[in-house]
Amino acid sequence: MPAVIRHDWRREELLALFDLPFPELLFQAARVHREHFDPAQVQVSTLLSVKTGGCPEDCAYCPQAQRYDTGVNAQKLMDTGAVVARARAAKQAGASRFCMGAAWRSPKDRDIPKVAAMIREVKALGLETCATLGMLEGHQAQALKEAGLDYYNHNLDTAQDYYDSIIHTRQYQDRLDTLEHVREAGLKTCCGGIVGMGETREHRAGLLLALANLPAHPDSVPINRLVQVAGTPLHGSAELDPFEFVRMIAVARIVMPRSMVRLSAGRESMSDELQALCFSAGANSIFHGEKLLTTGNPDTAHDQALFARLGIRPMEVNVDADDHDHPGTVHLDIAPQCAASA
Ligand code: SAM
Ligand code: DTB
Ligand code: SF4
Repeated sequence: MPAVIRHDWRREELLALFDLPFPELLFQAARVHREHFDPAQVQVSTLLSVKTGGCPEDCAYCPQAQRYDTGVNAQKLMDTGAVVARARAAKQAGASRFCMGAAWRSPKDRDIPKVAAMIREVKALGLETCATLGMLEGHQAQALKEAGLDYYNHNLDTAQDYYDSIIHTRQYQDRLDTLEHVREAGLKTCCGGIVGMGETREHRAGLLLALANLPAHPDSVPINRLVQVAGTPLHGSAELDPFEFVRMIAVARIVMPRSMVRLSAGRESMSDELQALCFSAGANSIFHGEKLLTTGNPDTAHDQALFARLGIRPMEVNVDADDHDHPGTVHLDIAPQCAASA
């Protein structure tokens, strides 16, 4: 019988899952994964930084915070035409969702029509749209929804009781408020966090507990492994044990059975074997394309070969498209047929 969707998880239950012998945890996660998804399908998103750097916030992991000297060149909001050209290329390379990120604490009302134009045009290509722009007011979320936005990404980032070690310029409650505005506007939520920031297993369980006990499970749950960037306060943090990372994916899969669990930032420094373990533990979404926002991601050919070696197919989505040259069902270059030649 399929697992019940619960919003009343208890901390001890999550810690008990984390404490399971590794093979048993993987088995339980893999079983839940199969109740809701084809484990051979992985959803593919591409990210674009539409406004880079110069951010007033102090997130200790982030290369885009103005206060840290990280060598990121601040760039103003891109033109819509340039964004659409990148979205078209992402679709051709196999993405089904295009995520636009801006290094803002929150958008100004005057920014919303510009972002809305990007969303409208990207959507017309037959791609799912996602945006991550910082904190949102209710009316802003509504305007983005009306422009055709499908998903809004806003992460809790870490457990509430570790949050003060990472961010001081906005509160945990601010994040929960934004998520509420996003849900109320009828947008799908993309919400997860980062591991490898010096937190304990209890903190990792605390993050998953907060996510799983939201009024609705996030539709997508990005699990980022910290990308250490010189100049940020977290540069030089101790590396997280890779098996602990896989445990994080597995517990996320078990407690949020219907969500897409995204193996998000940090793949560039992961072995193929570690990524395969993550897919086996229930991860079923990735960012594809050689850049995340400002840092690197595995190159496209490498990902294509990895999918082929693992017999994984990109998940297809049906989106209403006005672009008749590139119809709504996304047929992807990354196909398992090339397995034989990989
Ligand atoms: N400024 C907006 C915000 O903070 O909501 C949107 C962009 S922000 C870069 C989106 C997310 O990227 C953050 O919440 C964080 O989880 C993730 N992120 C940023 N820097 C990262 C890093 N160095 N390693 C892993 N994840 C990172
Ligand atoms: C998310 O959780 N991870 C993505 C996306 N949402 C916007 C961002 C990762 C950023 C990694 C650091 C960088 O490239 O600047
Ligand atoms: Fe700014 Fe977002 Fe980076 Fe925080 S994570 S510094 S809000 S761009």
